[in-house]
Amino acid sequence: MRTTVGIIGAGPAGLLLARLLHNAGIDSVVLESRDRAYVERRQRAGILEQGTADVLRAAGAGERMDREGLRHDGIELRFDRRRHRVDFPALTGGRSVMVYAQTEVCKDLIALQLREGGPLLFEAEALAVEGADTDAPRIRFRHEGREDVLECSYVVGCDGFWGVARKAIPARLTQVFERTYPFGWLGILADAPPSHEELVYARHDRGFALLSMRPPVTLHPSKEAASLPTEAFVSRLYLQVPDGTDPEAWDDERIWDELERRCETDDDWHLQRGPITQKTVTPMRSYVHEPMRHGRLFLAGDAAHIVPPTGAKGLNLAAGDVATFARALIHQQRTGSPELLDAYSQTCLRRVWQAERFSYDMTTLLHRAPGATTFEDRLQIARLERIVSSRAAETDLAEAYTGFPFGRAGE
Ligand code: FAS
Ligand code: PHB
Repeated sequence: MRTTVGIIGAGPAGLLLARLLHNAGIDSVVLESRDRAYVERRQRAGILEQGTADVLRAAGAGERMDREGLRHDGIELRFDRRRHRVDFPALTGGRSVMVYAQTEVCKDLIALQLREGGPLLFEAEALAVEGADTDAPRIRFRHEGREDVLECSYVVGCDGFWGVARKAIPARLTQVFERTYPFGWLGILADAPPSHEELVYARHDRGFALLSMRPPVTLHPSKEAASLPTEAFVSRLYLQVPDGTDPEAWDDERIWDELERRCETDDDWHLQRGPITQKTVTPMRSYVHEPMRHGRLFLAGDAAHIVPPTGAKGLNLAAGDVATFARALIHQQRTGSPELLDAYSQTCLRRVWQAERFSYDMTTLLHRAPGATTFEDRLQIARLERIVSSRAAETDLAEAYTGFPFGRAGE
């Protein structure tokens, strides 16, 4: 097999890249080790920055997002039983975010790729990237029980944190920056209406809680069921738990009771409960691999960096990376100039490190680490007081949460 761009991984990064290249008339092949159902069902990110939503629309992949997604103009910070709304448009000159799950983004992009794009091979596991520092890199992969080779002009590793692409960069040329956290998130999906119209980020002495949501699912009632509800609401909720927590150690009642306690307020707010349909625990890590390029091999998304999900940056960074690569390759194909490709790593890393800073700040602001001292407790409250009383501090949060525009080389 041969293609211009070999893409490893059909998560948001790989799928969006294939779409952007297709729209520019550049051929690619996507190799995905898992099956379609796995990719479309994996519950992960839920918030799209303004820039990501704009890229999806421009790529012709935003129609269902605009129809079914929820535009959110703010979030609520909750601490000491108090509530404070951060007003995104007022602080950022009109920016907002879109509540539209990663699962839905992937479904939309897979449907487009299968209908209009180049080959998207599921259950095709990349085994290694070879010749990255030559003009003819190739991907050795296994598909339908047979080993094969994909000859490429460029390889983009969109294969996530556990993928193989990163391993093709010699260790002597790389630097890794990382931090793990002594806690994780117990994430649940519940058939319950949201308990607040926007997301709630709560800091509590018992630990962090996040109340998020998914757009309601439209039901198609039969004529006989006309009196039944026409849409089903889904809440996406998270609790800080100790590292290594077993989700099965938390029964439904314990989860709801803990969420209620950590989100308590002085007014008459209460938590909407319902059947919990999914429970998972996600570890917390900050990670950056530099550089994000080696010869004709480029890394994008979780293959190059990981952020704790407190800032809702992971998927959005992946989108920024592939938009940057697509723009750079299109520039090279049209002008012959490699300048944007040569600047790829530094262009992406400028944005990556800003997202790492924001995600670290939000995580240390709102989570109570095991063994936290009373001094650290007071410091968190002082940081929160600063945000809710200073337009400058609040603007920093609003700008970072809604996302910085996808930078161009040199910006
Ligand atoms: P992904 O990991 O999504 O995709 C990589 C793809 O490559 C996968 O489909 C994988 O099967 C495939 N692959 C791997 N090795 C391969 C090989 N050798 N050959 C072929 N294919 C291979 N971000 C947020 O913003 N908010 C959140 O709430 C949030 N929650 C998360 C929860 C969990 C459990 C995890 C792990 C991450 C979460 N993230 C969240 C971050 C997440 O959304 C990522 O940032 C996002 O999926 C990044 O997309 P990709 O870079 O495409 O990587
Ligand atoms: C989600 O809805 O899954 C979500 C929202 C905001 C975050 C993390 C996850 O910071």
